[in-house]
Amino acid sequence: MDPSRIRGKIRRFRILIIGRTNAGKTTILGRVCNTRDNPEIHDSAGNKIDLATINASRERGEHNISNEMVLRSNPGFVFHDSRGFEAGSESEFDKVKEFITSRSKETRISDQLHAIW
Ligand SMILES: Nc1nc2c(ncn2[C@@H]2O[C@H](COP(=O)(O)OP(=O)(O)OP(=O)(O)O)[C@@H](O)[C@H]2O)c(=O)[nH]1
Ligand SMILES: [Mg+2]
Repeated sequence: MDPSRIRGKIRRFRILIIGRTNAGKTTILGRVCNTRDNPEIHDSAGNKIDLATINASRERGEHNISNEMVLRSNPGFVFHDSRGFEAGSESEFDKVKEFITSRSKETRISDQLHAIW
């Protein structure tokens, strides 16, 4: 298929970011999009979410992996920011695995994950 048709079909390139706790995942999302703009975040039901929940911090980030983060500077991308993996804790890892599995079963290509970073 022609790449421009694929782009039209997926609308937004969907990226999941995973890694260790405090690795800088949330920080890098902001930097890579070269923005100080506040992202727009929606939960899986499409409701807008309070921005205070996504800021980078030394505390463990409180993120819901199913939230969709879109930056005005890069509207062609949608990010899913996960809570970091912590040594000795399996629950976060299991949540991420579950999310990846369920997205891989989505029938619409726009709902599937297109990259994991
Ligand atoms: N020195 C330094 N500090 C950084 C860098 N990137 C992020 N930080 C700091 O590290 C802390 C954690 O950054 P976050 O972006 O919240 O890390 P995270 O991976 O999203 O963390 P969790 O969501 O808790 O897993 C913050 O205090 C950031 O300001 C970096 O490149 N260098
Ligand atoms: Mg974070």
